[in-house]
Amino acid sequence: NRRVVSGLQPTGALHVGNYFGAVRRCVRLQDQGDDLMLFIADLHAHTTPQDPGKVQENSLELTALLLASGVDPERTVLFAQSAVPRHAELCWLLACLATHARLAHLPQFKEKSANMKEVPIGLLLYPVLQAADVLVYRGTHVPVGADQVQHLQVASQLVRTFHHRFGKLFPTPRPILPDDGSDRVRSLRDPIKKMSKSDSDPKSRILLSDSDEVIKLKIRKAVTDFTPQVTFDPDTRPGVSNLVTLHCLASDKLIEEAVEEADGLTTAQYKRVVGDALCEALAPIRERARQLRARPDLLRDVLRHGAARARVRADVVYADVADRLGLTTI
Ligand code: AQP
Repeated sequence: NRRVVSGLQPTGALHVGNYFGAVRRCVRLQDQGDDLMLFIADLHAHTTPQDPGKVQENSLELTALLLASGVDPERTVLFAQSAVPRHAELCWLLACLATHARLAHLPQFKEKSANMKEVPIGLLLYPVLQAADVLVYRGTHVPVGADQVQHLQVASQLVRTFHHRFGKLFPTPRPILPDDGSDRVRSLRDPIKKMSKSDSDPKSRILLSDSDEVIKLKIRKAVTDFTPQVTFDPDTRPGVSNLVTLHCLASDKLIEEAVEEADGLTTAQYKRVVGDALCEALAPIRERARQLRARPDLLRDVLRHGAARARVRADVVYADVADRLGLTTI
C-alpha cells in the first residue's frame, strides 16, 4: 500500500492552480485507496514573513476548502504540521546531514532569496523540512509538480546519507507526476509565469472563492495573442494553451477533445466555454466551503482528530530514528 504525503501552505486564498495541481489530485489519490497524510504547512509558511492572524485564518479556510473539495477526514489524515512536533524534530536531524552547498544551489531557493538582503536559514532549510514531512511517516509517494522534483531528490539524497550512516530505515520517496498539465496552470495575465498566490495582480489568478461573474470576467480578460483560432501549443501560444488546459481540467477532457470542441470558435468565443466549464466545476465546492466556513468548531475538531492520528504514526517512526541515533528520549 502506498503512503502518500502532501502539504499546502496557509499563505493566502487558494487559486485554481492549487486546486487542480494539488487539492484535487490528493482527493483522487484518496479515492483510489492510497493512504494519505495531508497537512496544512504552517511551519513552511513562516519561511517568508507572515501575519500570525492571517496564518490562523488561512489555516481554517484551507481546511474548509479541502473538506469541500472531497477530502474525507476519516480516510485521510488531515492536520496542521505544527501540531505534530516530530516534523520539526526530524528536520533538525536531517539538517545535520544536509549540506549548505546542495541546498543553496536549488533554483527555488536562488529565486526566492535573490532579492533579499538577509536570507533566513528557514528558507534554505525548506526542502529539508519537506523531506522530514514525508520521512516522518515513512511516506512512499509524493504528488509533485515538475518544479518540485528537485526537492524530492534532496529527500532521496538525505535518505541515502541516513542509510549510509545509520542503517536502512526509510523507503525512498517517489514522485507522482500528473500527465494532464495540472501542475502547470499559468497566470492569466502573463502566461509565461505560473499562476501564483503571491502575484501582485489579482486578475492573474482565479480563486476558489470567486463568484461565477468574477471567474467569467477574469477568463474574458485573460491575455492571449493575435491569432483567433484555438490551438494547443504551450511554447508558442502559452495564453490560449493555458485556457485549453483549464478547460480540460475543469471538465475532465483530453486536449484533443477540447481543441476539437473549439473548432470554428474564436478565442473570444472559446473564453465563454472555458468560463462556463470552470464555473460548473467550482460552484459546488464554493457552496460547500461557504457552509463549512460557518462551522469553525467543526473544522478545528477535524484538525485535532487528524493531529492525534498523525502524532501516533510519527512517534512510531521517530522512536526508530532516535534509537538509531543514540538519542535518549526517556
Ligand atoms: N500554477 C500552479 N499550477 C499547478 N499547481 C500549482 N501549485 C501552485 N501553483 C500552481 C501547487 O499547489 C500546491 C500549493 O503549494 P503551496 O501552498 O506550497 O504554494 P506554492 O507552491 O508556493 O504556490 P502558490 O500557491 O502559487 O504560492 P506562491 O505564490 O507563494 O508561490 C503545490 O502542490 C503546488 O505545486
